[in-house]
Amino acid sequence: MTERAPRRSRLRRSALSAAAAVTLAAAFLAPAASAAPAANPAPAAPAVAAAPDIPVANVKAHLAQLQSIATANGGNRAHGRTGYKASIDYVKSKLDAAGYTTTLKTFSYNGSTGYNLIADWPGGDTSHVIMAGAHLDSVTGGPGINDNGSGSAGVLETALAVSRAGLQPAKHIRFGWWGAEEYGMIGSQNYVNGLGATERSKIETYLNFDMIGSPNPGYFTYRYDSALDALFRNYFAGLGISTEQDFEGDGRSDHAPFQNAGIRVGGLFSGADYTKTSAQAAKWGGTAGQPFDRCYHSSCDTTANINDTALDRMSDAIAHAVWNLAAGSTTPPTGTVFENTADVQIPDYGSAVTSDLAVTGRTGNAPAALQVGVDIKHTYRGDLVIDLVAPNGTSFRLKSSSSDSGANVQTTYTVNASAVPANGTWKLKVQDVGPQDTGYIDSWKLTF
Ligand code: DTR
Ligand code: CA
Ligand code: ZN
Ligand code: ZN
Repeated sequence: MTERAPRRSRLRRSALSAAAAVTLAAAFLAPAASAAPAANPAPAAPAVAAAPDIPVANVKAHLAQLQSIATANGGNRAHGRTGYKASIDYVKSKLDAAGYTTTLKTFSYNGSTGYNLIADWPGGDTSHVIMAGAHLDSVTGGPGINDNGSGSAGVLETALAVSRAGLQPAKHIRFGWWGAEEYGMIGSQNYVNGLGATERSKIETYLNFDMIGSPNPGYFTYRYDSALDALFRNYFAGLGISTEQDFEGDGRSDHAPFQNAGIRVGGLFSGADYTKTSAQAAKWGGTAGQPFDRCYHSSCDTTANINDTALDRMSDAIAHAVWNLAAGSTTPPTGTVFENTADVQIPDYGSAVTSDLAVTGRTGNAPAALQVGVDIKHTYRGDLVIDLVAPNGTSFRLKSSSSDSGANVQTTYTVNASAVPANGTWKLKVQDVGPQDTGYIDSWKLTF
């Protein structure tokens, strides 16, 4: 975004239809020690039937089929090659046999016909669609078993589990397998372009799974929507696994066309050609100093290039997300937004600055899933410490300093603020604790 002249702060109250599923657990941040226990605990979410375990042996069986297809078709499953069409035919045959309404959509790219496969599970409110997808194509240089047979197979087995369970969700469930992702998300972009405004507005969530079985696995969540990020983070926390937000995938997979169309996106990623740090190896296992997937986009991306444990856990997480998101109520709660767009300069390596937001018209305490949208422009976000300070002085740590050399902090945090009164002046407190690099608070908002 280009630099903007400082603008007068303004409050914007607008009803937002914040799509929320029943058990999207709030990603609560550790409130300051002074925080009182929740005075009005949020009402318990209605129970949701737990997703079944996804048998990793079934997922691996799909990978074995995709491997055989690649081997029989010149060693790859790339767009425009016979191995891709054979792959999509395999996936379609499994879904047709399981009772899905499948649609094979074609598109042209690079002089070849491309294929997207859409599979709708009959039932659910079709004005509220929960979608999960993965690209099925490989690069021309290899069979693409991790990239992205793993995501394709994990989504496929979840779809088959929905069928085995005879699931009757509140919301409509749809799955997609995309062509020509490796050429720049061509298939998924074609699908989104073809939706039209009405159909697009019905897709409440798109979940993307591109590489979920990396041999030296990481456990990364997509950070774009805090509730979906929290859903996966909390799921893995239940397994004793601390996930990290992915920062290498912006615009680099099939979530991007949906995101650019204004659809809420989330997903999981086990890592590609970046190197696992020693801190990551300490918490996730595997080998520090080595790539998450040393066969990324290579001929060695075969069925031997899969970590079964990661594939299993990620596939189970896909099912958990689909079950929980589709079970949600179909009348999403509305939200009220308070926003301050005044720019506040952050002194380099200096004292903290604050930006105020006066919240009025609320009753009682703030919600257990208070959404804190932050847009800070800064050339080295690792320097920044960010806190939310409630009107009664309770402080919530949103972000601590780190070695993250990336630029800007543009994300939404979810804070369990149910212990503090909602009305009053909230503050965003930001301090640059590292020398060099500077920036400013561009805007921030609270959604109740
Ligand atoms: N673009 C994907 C691989 C990839 C690289 N970084 C991310 C982050 C999130 C999802 C996917 C990826 C591909 O090569 O297919
Ligand atoms: Ca499993
Ligand atoms: Zn790839
Ligand atoms: Zn991929």
